[in-house]
Amino acid sequence: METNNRTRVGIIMGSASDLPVMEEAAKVLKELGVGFEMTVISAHRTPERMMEYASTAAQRGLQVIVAGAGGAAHLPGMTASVTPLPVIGVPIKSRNSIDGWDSVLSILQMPAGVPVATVALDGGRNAGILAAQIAAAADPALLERLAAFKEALKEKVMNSIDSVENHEV
Ligand code: RP5
Repeated sequence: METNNRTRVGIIMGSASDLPVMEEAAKVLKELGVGFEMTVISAHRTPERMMEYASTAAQRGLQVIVAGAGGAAHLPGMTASVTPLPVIGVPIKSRNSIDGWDSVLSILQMPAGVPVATVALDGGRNAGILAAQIAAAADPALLERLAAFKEALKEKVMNSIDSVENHEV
């Protein structure tokens, strides 16, 4: 497959404990042939690092940032406040979550002018797919790979129909 391997997506997370969710974004980007980088940045514990990353991301050539955090999840929103790039937020059910709604609402309820595209709780994989879709806007070869990816989803459902219809109850 003809891929553009340069680093186009930045995956950041508030803690190494978020990795099991966030690596799902990395895995699907790898499947789709989209170059990415992945690191830990805590909005509360390393605010200078967050500012540095977000304020230089566009000039370093990133096209989109995927940011995940749990609890009082400020990383996606604060990153979006600094960069002109699109930011996809992944709410994470973490050890300091009440039930996950806390991080969903922290990431979702952004003020006017500073959107964060928020995926489902623990939705790392969908965040990776959405990041690839954003990058594909200016990459016809990637758009084709995404079309094939969607076709595979359809086939999987179509192949499950027989077993459901013939299931003995
Ligand atoms: C958030 O607090 C992180 O994103 C993580 O989801 C949660 C717990 O962090 P650790 O205590 O595991 O470092 O800021």
